Amino acid sequence: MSGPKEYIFKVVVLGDGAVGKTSLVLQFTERKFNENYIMSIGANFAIKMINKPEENLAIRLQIWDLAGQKHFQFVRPSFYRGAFACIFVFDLTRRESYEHVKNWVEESEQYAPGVPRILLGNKVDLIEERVVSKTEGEALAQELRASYYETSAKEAKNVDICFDDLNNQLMDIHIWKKPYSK
Ligand code: G3D
Ligand code: MG
Repeated sequence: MSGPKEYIFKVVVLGDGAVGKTSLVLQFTERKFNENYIMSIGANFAIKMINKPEENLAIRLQIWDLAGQKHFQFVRPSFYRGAFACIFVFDLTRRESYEHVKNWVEESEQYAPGVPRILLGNKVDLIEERVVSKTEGEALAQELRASYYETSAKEAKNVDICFDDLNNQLMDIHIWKKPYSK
């Protein structure tokens, strides 16, 4: 009996500063929120193993999240290199971060064109402070041909689901070789 076949998928997480990129990655990979995590200096890097024993597969999701600061511009090419997918994050309580998603998409197209996309409206737990509607989130996602989820890194809401969706898309394309039509 041979062991499971292993795959590595690099995923990059993009969006304005403080939208919750690092918190989402930390919640997904470590099941933690706000535990003395070091602020992003250039880029963070986390790994999540996803085992699919029924398919004899082991997938290593390698998740990178970038610090938004302009002075880290020089790390961009190496940050994006070899990315299999992009996750775009905005903060449902800050309209500006929603409007800036298009800039992140534009940048990602330059370095990692034509890869699957997921759009996340984060901080859905802050109900009172919310300024971007679900309809607006869905409209943007449709325009970007991305899946859309409203997440809370704080309350671990929809965090696993969106990464699972992404992983399934990547398996379809790279393992089962289904054509990517988006
Ligand atoms: P970034 O990596 O995109 O820059 P961070 O963002 O993950 O550092 O998060 C920025 C701030 O938003 C942090 O607060 C973090 O705790 C908070 N945050 C992240 N996700 C959520 C969420 O889903 N809900 C709520 N309520 N807050 C969230 P601080 O105060 O540490 O700056
Ligand atoms: Mg961060």
